[in-house]
Amino acid sequence: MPEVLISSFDFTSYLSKSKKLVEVALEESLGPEKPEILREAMRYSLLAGGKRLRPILCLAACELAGGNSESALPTAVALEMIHTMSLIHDDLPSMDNDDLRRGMPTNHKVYGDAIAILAGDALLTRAFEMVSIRSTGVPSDRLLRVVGELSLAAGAPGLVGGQVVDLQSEGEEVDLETLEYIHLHKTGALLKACVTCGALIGGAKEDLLEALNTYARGIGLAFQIIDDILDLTSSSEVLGKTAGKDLIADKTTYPKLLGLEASKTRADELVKKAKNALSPWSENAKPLLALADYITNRDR
Ligand code: GRG
Repeated sequence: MPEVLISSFDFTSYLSKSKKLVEVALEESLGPEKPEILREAMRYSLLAGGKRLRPILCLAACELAGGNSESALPTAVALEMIHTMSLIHDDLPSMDNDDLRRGMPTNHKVYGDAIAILAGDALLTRAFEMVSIRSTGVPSDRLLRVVGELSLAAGAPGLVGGQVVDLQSEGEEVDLETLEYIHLHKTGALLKACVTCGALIGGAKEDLLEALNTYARGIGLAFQIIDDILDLTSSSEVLGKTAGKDLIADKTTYPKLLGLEASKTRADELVKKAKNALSPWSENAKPLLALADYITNRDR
């Protein structure tokens, strides 16, 4: 398969500019909610850093569809809110039971389980407020489709469903098909929503939406393969979350099923396929093409 080449694109400056835009929008997204403890717990996790990959994918897809990325900012924030709430809930003792996230103690370690659950709930519902009430200049039929996409990605057909199968699979023999099911739902569904929602806001036609679907499937699985590899090969200091957890929890991972080298090769193939889906748009798709590479080359 020929590789799509990205010429003359300064990805480092693109990433840092987009990240700054997102950080400001995230900061502004939290109003003076009461009580104070809820506000604090929401801010603690939402403004804790992170790569901000999901909102950046959303903005890039909006621009690729011909839209103005400013109009997709509330939705980009919504996607990061859903991602952040899923991390808060995932870290709870009844789920992954972790005490380190984004280089800081997890939400429940600081605020207790009850407030952590409620802060997650408040971020999830605020996400839908961002799209439906706080978006400006986007036709309401597009916003309605975005709300639908977010519901599918977050709920039983997406993150929640994937998480349930993941929890049920701990300590069990898991085949490649089940592993892909888990990751396409736990991780892939939200990444797909990022590009689909951004593109919908930008007014994308069916052919682009379809191509972005293929792109998202590829980067979603590749993202997770790299996550599995980093869990095995990196440190908690670099990752900002507890390394080596998969072995401790006796989780099936890509390296466990395929070996390290073959896993890396699989991730590279998936990214190549993802990028190829966008070849008809390659000139305007430079940010999305570079983001796909970033997913496999990242160290955290
Ligand atoms: C969404 C309603 C609802 C409930 C949540 C707990 C749960 C249900 C799902 C778990 C989803 C989960 C934690 C998936 C893992 C996704 C993943 C690979 C996270 C790491 O993402 P990065 O590396 O993290 O982008 P940063 O910190 O950079 O944002």
